[in-house]
Amino acid sequence: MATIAPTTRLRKSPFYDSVMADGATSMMPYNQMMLPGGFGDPESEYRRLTEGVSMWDVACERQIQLQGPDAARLAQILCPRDLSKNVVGQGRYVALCNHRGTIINDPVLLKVADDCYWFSIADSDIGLWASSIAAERGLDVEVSEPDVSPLAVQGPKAADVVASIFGEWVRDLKYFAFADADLDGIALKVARSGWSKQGGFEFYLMDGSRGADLWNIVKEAGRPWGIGPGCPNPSERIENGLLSWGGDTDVHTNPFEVRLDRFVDLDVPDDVIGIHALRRIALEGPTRHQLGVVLDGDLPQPSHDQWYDIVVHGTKVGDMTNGTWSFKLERNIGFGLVSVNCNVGDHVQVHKSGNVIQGQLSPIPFTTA
Ligand code: THG
Repeated sequence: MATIAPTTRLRKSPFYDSVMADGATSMMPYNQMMLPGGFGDPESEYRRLTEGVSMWDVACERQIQLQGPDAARLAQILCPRDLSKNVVGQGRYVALCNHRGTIINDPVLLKVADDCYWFSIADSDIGLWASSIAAERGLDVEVSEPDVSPLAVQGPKAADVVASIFGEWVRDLKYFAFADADLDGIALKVARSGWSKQGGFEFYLMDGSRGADLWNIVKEAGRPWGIGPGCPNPSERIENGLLSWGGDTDVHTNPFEVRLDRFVDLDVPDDVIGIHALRRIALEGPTRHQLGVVLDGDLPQPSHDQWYDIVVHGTKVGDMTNGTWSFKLERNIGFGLVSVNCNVGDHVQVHKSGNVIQGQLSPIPFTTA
């Protein structure tokens, strides 16, 4: 089997040596970095996340920083969500769109200071986009990628672990709120956030040379609660309806198709990129929507690496964009991006490499009933 050639194109996270020592068994590229994809025991990793506490190297969620007098203006131009009431120390989930209203990234936006914003990005190059828009619009703002690397602590016991490290005040942080902290001289921000619905925190490490130190502090502090390594978990995130940009979206997907309506404000200023297209789409109504797919039978496993046709009466009605074994439902499940003529309860066939799997459309989040 070929290995990955030495390259600076695939950057190592500050936590890379730690996750390798802790048994990472796979890696995937994300923002030109390596994101751990598993530690060899999917079921234990799922249980740790949903019943205990799990720590993740998500340094690949890079920050794109807007700094300067026009930072707030540029942030608003890039976001079809009203940011006028945003306060320092509060994050927001936003759907960045292009001029056609297609989602090009779905970051968490952190207002770090009145003249400083971070887009904590999914897997596409928003630095290039933001700096080009800033130049074209003649804005006085510097766009950069600072040395900031998130480490996530997720699960029902996460608050106990994080409170034991930083103090009880962390329990009062609202969702997506964040605050500066110092840990044995390691500068970081503590945020209530993370890509799971189990509750949790993210530490934005602001000095890449201290990755192993931070990893070890969290690992030691979490020992009484049985903390262990993990990573963004396909079962948990699909069961609970979290979107994976680029996995569940394509070059035509708009926010209304994938349940992000509530993060779009149609009355933002006219200079916001994509707002004209989004107003038109909202008026006409989207042609696709995202529903769950519950599959019959255990095999063949749906896969994470390819979309599959969803067919009704011999006609393609959409795609299954991601699929996974659900430990909660004990069924294979996936996300369907299907025609708005399809509804919850409809029986469908998922076509995979010549196989036909029977399934039924369901609500998202999935319910066990
Ligand atoms: N943390 C940080 N950066 C990130 C992610 C993260 N960048 C990439 C990716 N993940 C961004 N995508 C999401 C998607 C959903 C959520 C967070 C990041 C999320 N959504 C909740 C929901 O949809 O129910 C809450 C949204 C809300 O109510 O505002 O949490 O994980 N740093």
